[in-house]
Order: sequence, then structure tokens, then C-alpha cells
Amino acid sequence: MTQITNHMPTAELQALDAAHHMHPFTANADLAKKGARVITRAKGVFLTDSEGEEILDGMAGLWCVNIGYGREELADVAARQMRELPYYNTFFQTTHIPAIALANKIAELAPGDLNHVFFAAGGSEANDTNIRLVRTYWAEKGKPEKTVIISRKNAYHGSSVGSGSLGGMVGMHAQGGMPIPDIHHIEQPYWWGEGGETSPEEFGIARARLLEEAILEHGEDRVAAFIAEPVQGAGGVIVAPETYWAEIQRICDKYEILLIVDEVITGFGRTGNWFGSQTLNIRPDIMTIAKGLSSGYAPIGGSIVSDEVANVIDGTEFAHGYTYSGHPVAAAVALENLRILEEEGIVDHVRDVAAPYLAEKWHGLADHPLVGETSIVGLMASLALTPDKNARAKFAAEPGTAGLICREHSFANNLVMRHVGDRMVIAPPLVITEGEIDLLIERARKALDGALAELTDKGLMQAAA
Ligand code: PXG
Repeated sequence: MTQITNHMPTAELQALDAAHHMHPFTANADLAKKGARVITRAKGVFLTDSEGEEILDGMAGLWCVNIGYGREELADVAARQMRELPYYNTFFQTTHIPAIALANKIAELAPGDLNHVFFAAGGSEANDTNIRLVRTYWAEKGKPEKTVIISRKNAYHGSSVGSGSLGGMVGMHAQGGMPIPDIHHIEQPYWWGEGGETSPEEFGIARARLLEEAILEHGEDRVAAFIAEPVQGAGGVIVAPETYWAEIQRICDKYEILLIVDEVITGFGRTGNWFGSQTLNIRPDIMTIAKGLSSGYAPIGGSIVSDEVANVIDGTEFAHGYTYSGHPVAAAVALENLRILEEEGIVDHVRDVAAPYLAEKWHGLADHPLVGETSIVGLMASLALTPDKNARAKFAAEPGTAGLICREHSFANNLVMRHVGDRMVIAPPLVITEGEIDLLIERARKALDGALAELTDKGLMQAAA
């Protein structure tokens, strides 16, 4: 273990962190006892911590560092832009070159008639924008009563009050008065966990038809939009059965409700195309983007809007915007990131090389006694931990117990692999090589072995009744 000497000892950093830093989605008192892992630098797909450990980042940060860490070009562009114009706003009839260039580039890359971009600083803000966009769209069309937005349970659309309401996370709704009115959640298309005896194909159709039922229940004249992730990310990389999306598209078309596709994770190459909508053959009216837009090097997100929606919105003053909408440094960094993704053929690398290779290896983990199913689209993958794979059984223990144990073993083996309940998920940087995928799989298997041993020792390999 290499000791790094240019900063204070880890324990001191941890104590200072615990004293003044409130972490997101964390029981901070528990973390204070244990001490946070301090990440000091990163290169390619590897992180280095304050103890000098090299960790394979199987999560690309938080599903965002698509081009990998340590690209000097982005640092150079940021420095140049800060010197030239560090900040100016896009309110009050002004604009600047990075915002112009980035909006044009995004319009070129986005499918169909998604040609207009409203910028935000991240995905939560962009989804808040979307709530107001779709309601304003219908009001401008003379249908102000169309305000209901249908979403899905176990969806993640952000953590602000609006976007958290769109999301379907029960634990989030329990804190702070969410969801806001007129957001309705239907069941998710999670066959392995909820499909029972139905075939995946039938289940996909049945879960999509819940959208139609919800529209009819509220009345077509009340429903503004449906929002969904192409593949649920934070919900556990849940890949809908193949029948699902065509049926959703049919229903959105039939009832003329706007389709918001949240591409915050699936955008910018993650699924082997520029957008998950292309991989899954979906035609959104609005797309939410963030994360991979800048590969996480700068905070930026936005909504890509169709010609039709933009034309209607443009007819009024949309009283909405953020200080950092189209921030010049973030926009310049995003533009450079898109240049690298494009010129280095990174999306092709995902589709033709990395995703097929990872899929083969990831599905290979299905022979492990702890693994119930493996799912993968592009470079986002998950597996279900189970005490009894033939029965698709859940654990008798509190949900997430096995997942947390497996994550701890993964960390101990220098692999960042997340758990969502008792599903393990990965989404590595898109530049990952075959050799690095081998290492990821080797460490994931060690984590599974370690978890199986610990679960067996503790008598936790019991199925729920
Ligand atoms: N939509 C989707 C689909 C997301 O995954 C957001 C919106 C919100 O983006 P911002 O930039 O406001 O965070 C996200 C974010 C996790 C995790 O634990 C996932 C996200 C964020 C934080 C943690 O998997 N996704």
C-alpha cells in the first residue's frame, strides 16, 4: 500500500468531514462512526483513495463519468473559458457562445425533431423544468386542466420537491411532504421481482396497460404527460420486458399525452447509442439530460424539447430559469466532452466492443449460487441476489441486508459496485477496456463469494415466506 504524504492522515480528514459535511442519502451519525472513504484522484476507470488504494470505479462516479477520469482537454477548456467569460446569464435577451454552440450540438445529436434545449444545472432541475413545461404547454393549447403527470413506482427523477415527486421512491416521499399534487405513479415493469407466474412478454404488456388505465381513470382531458427512464437506473437497473415500450408508445400516441423520457443516465452513449430512446425505439416529446452530457466534469443538464412543444411554449413568456442555465464554463466543458465522445468513437466502442464483452461476462455470473438473474443494456447492468434462484425468492432478512453485505465485499476488493435493495448494479465509464472488464468481473465474483460466505455464516440465506 502506497502511503500518500501530501495530505493529512485519513482519520483526521474523516473527523473533519464528519464534523461539518452533511452527506446526501446518508445516515450521517452512522457514517461518522465508520468514517467516509476519501477519494483523492482518478484516472481512466480507476479512483485512488487517501490510503493509496486503486479502486475500479464500476459506477462511473454516479453513472456520469462517461469518458473516464483525467481528461486534460476538459480541464484546459474550462480554464480557457473561465479566463474569457467565466459567467454570464442567458436571461433578459442575452446569450453567449458556449450556450449557442452546445444547444446546436445537442440538437444535432438528438433524434427526431428534438431540436430545442432548455438548460439547467443537473437532472433534478431539468425535471422540475419539465413539470412546468408540460403544464404550460397544455395551458397554452387551451387545456389548462391537463396537469396530471403519470410516472412509475421505483422511478428516480431527482431529489428536489418537483423531481422527487415525479420519482417513485417511497422512502423519499416519506420525508418532507412529497409528492406534490397531480403526480400519479403506476407499477414498474420489473418482471423478475414482481412478474409472478406470467411470462415476461405478457407482463410487459400488462404493466404498460396500467398507463392506459391511469389515463382513463383520471380522464384523458386531465393527463399532461407520462415520464419514465428507458431503463430504471437508481431503481436497480431494471430492464423492461421487450413488449413494454412499444405498448407505452402506442398508448401515448393514442391519447396524445406528452412522453418525457428521462435520459439522465441513459443519454450520451450509456446504452450503445447516443440516447436510450434510440436503443429502445421510443419517440419522446421531451428528453431530460444531465450526467454524461459533461461526463460529470461540470454540473449541467437540461430538457431537449420537440419542435411542436417549443413552438407552443415560445408563444408566451415561460417564467422559468436558473442562474446557471447554460453556464458558460459548464457548457464549454460539455461541448468538449461531446467532441471526445464523437471523435473517439466512444459510443461505437460501447455498442461494438465493451457492451457485448461485458454482457457475456456479466451473464456468466448467473451461475453463482447467490445470483438470481442478470440484466444488462449497453454498459448498465444489474444482478439480483437471492437465497433460492429457482424460486426467484427474496430474502427473509430486511430488504437490502444482503445487498449491503455484497457491496461491502465489493469495496473490500477495490471495486465500486452499488446495491439497490438486494440488486447489485454497475455502470462503468464507457471507455472501459476488455482487460478492465475482466478485472471488474473477477472482483465482482470475489464480492459474491465473500457475500455468500458471510450470509451463510450469519444464517441469512433464508427465503422470505
Ligand atoms: N433522472 C435520473 C434518471 C437520474 O438517475 C436524476 C434525474 C437527477 O439528476 P441530478 O443531476 O439532479 O442528481 C438522476 C440522478 C443513485 C443515484 O444512487 C442516482 C442519481 C443521483 C444520485 C444517486 O443511483 N441519479
